[in-house]
Amino acid sequence: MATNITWHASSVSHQERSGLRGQKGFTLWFTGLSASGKSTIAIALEQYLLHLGLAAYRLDGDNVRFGLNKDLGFSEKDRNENIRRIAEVALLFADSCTAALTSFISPYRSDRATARELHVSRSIPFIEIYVHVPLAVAESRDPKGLYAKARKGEIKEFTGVSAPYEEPENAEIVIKSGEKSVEEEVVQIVKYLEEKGLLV
Ligand code: PPS
Repeated sequence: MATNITWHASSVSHQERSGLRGQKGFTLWFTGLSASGKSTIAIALEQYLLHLGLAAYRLDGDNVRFGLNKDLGFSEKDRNENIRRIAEVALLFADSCTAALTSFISPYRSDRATARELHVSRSIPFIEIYVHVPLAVAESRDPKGLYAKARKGEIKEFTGVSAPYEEPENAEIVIKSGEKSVEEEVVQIVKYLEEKGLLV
């Protein structure tokens, strides 16, 4: 725990920065089982936003674990810390008036609530997007062969098999994975952002 530290407030408020940049910052927090399609949708949405001329940046489960969070595994404690760090990083991107897209399983409600509170405390919009898929469907997709390994006991604490996934109760957007095309899923999210006046 660091001591003797002092918070230095920026001389530019978030509102002023947003006005100067001509873009609102916000975090789109994708959550869902492994193989639910979180990353696929986030990748397509990031492309879409960038092509609109907006700054957007995606933080992704597997990738962040190669760098920033390479010291973390998949115990409950490590997942808590994983999500805590991601929330802080997403907040920095959003505060800089970038659309931050995070795609992590983020299986614990309390971690997602903490990420939300962090954003709310800084008046930065936090939009939770639940990419819903029945476990059996995710398991039948199994693009990385991880569910099969988890069933054989070769991977411990695998979400949905031997570790919990706590479904969101109040997600702003719910996407039923696999029921429409990725393009239609992107449109569903874009419509929400337009309605909230976030794409200006
Ligand atoms: S978490 O729960 O939010 O901390 O997980 P996350 O950082 O999103 O990492 C999930 C990806 O790690 C791979 N993987 C596992 N997932 C779940 N449980 C266990 N035990 C595990 N071990 C490795 C897996 O490829 C996840 O990627 P996605 O894209 O979700 O399939």
